[in-house]
Amino acid sequence: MLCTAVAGAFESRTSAQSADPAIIVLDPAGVSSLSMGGSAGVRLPGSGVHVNSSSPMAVHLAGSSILEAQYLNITTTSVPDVSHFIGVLNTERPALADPLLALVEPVPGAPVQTATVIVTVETTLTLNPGFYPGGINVRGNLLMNPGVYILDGDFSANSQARINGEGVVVFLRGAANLDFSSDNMTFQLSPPSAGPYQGIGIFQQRGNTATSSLAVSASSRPQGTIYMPSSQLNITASGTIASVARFVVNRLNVTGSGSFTVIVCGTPDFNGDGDFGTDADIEAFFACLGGNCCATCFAGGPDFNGDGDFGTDADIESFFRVLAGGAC
Ligand SMILES: [Ca+2]
Ligand SMILES: [Ca+2]
Repeated sequence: MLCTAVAGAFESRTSAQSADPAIIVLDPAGVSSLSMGGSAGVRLPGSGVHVNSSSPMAVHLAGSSILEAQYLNITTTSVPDVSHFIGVLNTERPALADPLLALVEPVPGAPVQTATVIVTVETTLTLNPGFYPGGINVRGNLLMNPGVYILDGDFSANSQARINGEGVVVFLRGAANLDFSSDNMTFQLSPPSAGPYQGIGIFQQRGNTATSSLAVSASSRPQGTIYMPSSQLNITASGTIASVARFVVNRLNVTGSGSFTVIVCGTPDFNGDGDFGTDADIEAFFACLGGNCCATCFAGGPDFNGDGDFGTDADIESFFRVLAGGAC
């Protein structure tokens, strides 16, 4: 009974959820702005996808790829490859404005190192945040201390790269891109949990149209918001991956054979009134567990941890962990 009530309440909130998709593809008019191929799967059990392009071919889902989401919003009337989509297709939706337009670009100070930082094979280098005009090339172990890294050169890695860090945001200026295309590499950077770049993982400068690539696997995961408003992001997925992430990109292409689940976790402001972690948030969360989710409540409803299961012990544990300032 509880499941039925919860599911009903959840479905009735689809229009509210449309305002907060986990994947936003900003390209205003391009063909194949959102494209998938191979046997890649992208799943968003707690959220949806919004594609702005006015092209009738804006969405191209080829091969045996599957896009599974609560909803797919498009500005046109149909998706040619709709058999590859599982979820609610919302047509003729207005284009979304870039939700991160107000995010201020970080300003570089004096360079930490002017030449490209090269992490050689089987060595370990620890970097501090700051300005790296020559970019960073990783073939060994890179540990990144918390903070903002500003790169004018590419952030690249090969199959032997191991990149780890917490509280890290990478800002790619000019024509710098992310060149992480080896599916054997390790890429584990979590975004800052506070400050102006809270939740931002990668920020590719507005106007920077360099295509970025990211191999997504069990050891290489995008975390936090990947914000590339002028760029195409090419994801190659292998294996089964789940990650708390959000994508605001100009164009997105996903290929490979993997199944990539994008998790949207709730915040301490469960009831969406702007106050974080109050008694009202706790009451709203438990009301939602009971099947009565408020209109302004977290879009994932009782699936607080965004794993596609609604109102389980894991959701309750995740809620209290996040309330205490912890991870999803
Ligand atoms: Ca609140
Ligand atoms: Ca859940």
